[in-house]
Amino acid sequence: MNLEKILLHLKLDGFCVVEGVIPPEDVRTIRHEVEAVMAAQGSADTYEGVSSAFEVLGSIPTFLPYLANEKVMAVAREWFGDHVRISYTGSMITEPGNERGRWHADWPYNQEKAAHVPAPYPDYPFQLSSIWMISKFTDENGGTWIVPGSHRTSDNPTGAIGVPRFEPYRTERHATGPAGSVLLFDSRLWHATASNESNGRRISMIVRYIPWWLDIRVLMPGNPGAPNHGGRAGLAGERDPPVKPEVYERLPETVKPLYRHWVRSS
Ligand SMILES: O=C(O)CCC(=O)C(=O)O
Repeated sequence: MNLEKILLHLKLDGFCVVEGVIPPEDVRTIRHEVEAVMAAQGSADTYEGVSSAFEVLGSIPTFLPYLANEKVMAVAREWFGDHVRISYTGSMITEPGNERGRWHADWPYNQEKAAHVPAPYPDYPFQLSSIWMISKFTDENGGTWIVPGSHRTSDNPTGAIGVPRFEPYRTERHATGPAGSVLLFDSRLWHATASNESNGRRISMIVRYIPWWLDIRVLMPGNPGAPNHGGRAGLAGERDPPVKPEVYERLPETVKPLYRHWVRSS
């Protein structure tokens, strides 16, 4: 799919699945790397049967070059200009029979996060979300629930719009694709973790891209300037810790500029 078509789908529908971004031999290796790091890190559970890991960059060497994949970067540059950063990196596994997640939009539109753009927010995509399919995503194994076109609304179910968080929404559909695809979406798009009704794990990498001027220090765990530091606001923050200098040094040269702002200082 060419850039023009991807941009059109993102504008009209709020999402686009680009297939064939990671070749099968790399998908297999990345799958092993992700399963190994998640087993080692113990993974924080968000919902029953769903696990995530955040400090993964040092353990997924085969995935690293894809972080600066030309097609994805072309979209990010088209939206944000030349200077793009990554605001979040995590891996995720949903086990067969996992619990369905809540409808939400990603930061900074998620009204549950301490640092967020208050609704009604302006019609501008502050962030490009991506979910990399390290196993295939199908209706059966719980390809991400999305509501096409919902990015055009100036609020989302984390706010006071009155959409029940755990209930099916009338126009919901699964985002599906073969392993090696990437689901790109406007971070305003309403989405939710689906339940996996298959007998295999659904494995993904989640990466989000922002313009250089968006202040994500508010998301840095332990930052005394963050609005929810010490749990004051009683609202969730993010859990993606800064990158260790030795991990940063081993990143591909194409990827380093995307993380330069997120390197641990001591
Ligand atoms: O599990 C999924 O497919 C969606 C993950 C999600 O909700 C997110 O990345 O914000």
